Amino acid sequence: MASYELVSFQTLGDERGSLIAIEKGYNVPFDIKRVYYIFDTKKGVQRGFHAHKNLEQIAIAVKGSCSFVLDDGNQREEKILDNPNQGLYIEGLIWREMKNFSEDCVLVVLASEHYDESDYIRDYNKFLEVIK
Ligand code: T46
Repeated sequence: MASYELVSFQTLGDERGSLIAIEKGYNVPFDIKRVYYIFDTKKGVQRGFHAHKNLEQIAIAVKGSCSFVLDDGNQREEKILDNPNQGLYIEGLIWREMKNFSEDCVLVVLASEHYDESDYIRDYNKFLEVIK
């Protein structure tokens, strides 16, 4: 099973500004075991170029913007993240590439598992073989 979709988070706000709450069971469908964030990305850099065997993630550009190219082995699609009230949920064997990071981009990622390099498929041909 592999899928991805953009999800929306409700923005709570008042005259002081905005706030978004992320809570397991309400707007995140998995136990969050790890949070990491990507920032200070240099101009023109592309990241990712891998798939995960068993991982659910939600990526949120809490500041700035970037785009994800998502590939299920049959088709590639680009999703732009440019709003903190929007997250990209990715589950299972989806090849991802990230690019077009704005200078101020802070990309926060919520993950269902601890970091495990053996969960990564970093070779595109191997990815195509595995999803057959
Ligand atoms: C993903 C996309 C969206 C750790 O030690 N712990 C961690 O939790 C992570 C995520 C990475 N690392 C180490 C592994 C590498 O030596 O940090 C270094 C950079 O990781 P990587 O090259 O995998 O980073 P990206 O930006 O290509 O991919 C990351 C995540 O790794 C990946 O799971 O889906 O962001």
